[in-house]
Amino acid sequence: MKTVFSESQLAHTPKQEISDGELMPAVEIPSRAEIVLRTVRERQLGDVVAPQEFPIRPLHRVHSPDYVTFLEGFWDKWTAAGRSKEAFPFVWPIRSLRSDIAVQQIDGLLGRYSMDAGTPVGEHTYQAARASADTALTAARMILDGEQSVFALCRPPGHHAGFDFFGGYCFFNNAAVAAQYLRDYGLNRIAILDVDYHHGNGTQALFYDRPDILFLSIHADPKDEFPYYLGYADETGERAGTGFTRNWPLPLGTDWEGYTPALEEACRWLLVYKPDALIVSLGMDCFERDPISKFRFKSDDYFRLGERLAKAGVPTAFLMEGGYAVDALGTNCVNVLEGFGR
Ligand code: OKP
Ligand code: ZN
Repeated sequence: MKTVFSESQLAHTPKQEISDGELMPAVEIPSRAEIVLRTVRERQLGDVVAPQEFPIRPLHRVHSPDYVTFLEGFWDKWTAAGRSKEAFPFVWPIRSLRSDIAVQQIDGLLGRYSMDAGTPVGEHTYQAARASADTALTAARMILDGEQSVFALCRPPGHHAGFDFFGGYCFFNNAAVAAQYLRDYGLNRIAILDVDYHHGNGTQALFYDRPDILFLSIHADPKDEFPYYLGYADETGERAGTGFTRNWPLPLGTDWEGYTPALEEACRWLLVYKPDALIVSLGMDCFERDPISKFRFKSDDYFRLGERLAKAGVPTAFLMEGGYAVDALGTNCVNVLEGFGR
């Protein structure tokens, strides 16, 4: 299996995040990508190729142009306002506040275009997020060109990012951008299986009313876990998309045995839907030693996950999402890809 990777993704270097009432060291850090890349090479998974640079168009197929422009111009505005460190939003246009105001002030804009205060924006965030989306798009291109499987080593991750907001360490929704690209360049039915520990709220919302992109997600129950406001079992799609979203929220403490029934059900939906391509939002944060998560996967379980997904027999692009136990991240990730074995 080939890997797509861009060094530009390492330029996004969050330092701290607001968590549990404290400023804590950031966990979505460049060394995550570095250890995965090193493990891909050590275990000789296959060639590592650089992504193509794509124009802005495929991003605009999923994200609002004003949001993309905001991220692109953010650092200049931020520093012009006399700020020098990484940025955090702290005020949002919720409910009784007005969301029809064309805010101009930089703190207003940060809230307008975000969902949480846990996602620092820095000088090179836009460039890294573009490179991450290019990595996913290149993987999609390779599937169109006939690859049976490909690994997009994306960072920052994407599945929490929505039409016009960042959050949950995500800026552009790599899986959504790749799925829409596959649709635009000839495939009719795309399935996205999100196995990150956290619900992929951005991806779900982007395709909630569409039957051409099936969204399946297995994750920690949002009643106990981020993102809290989406990812419940009764969310199954709307209008033409009714029945084309499925969620399996699982209790904290879930291990491989507890996870398997949900995975089997998700694979059954794949069998019924018969997608032309599968995108796996591949988070490794179900791991027992993940510092921010509470599932109990062991490293060997990741082989089984890969083996099970291979049985679906669909051309598959793996896109990296979360996973914060950095020392084990390479092992766990390459275990999936080796388990998949094509
Ligand atoms: C991103 B991805 C913990 C704060 C958690 C957000 C988690 C985002 C996860 N105290 N902040 O889905 O792995
Ligand atoms: Zn996650």
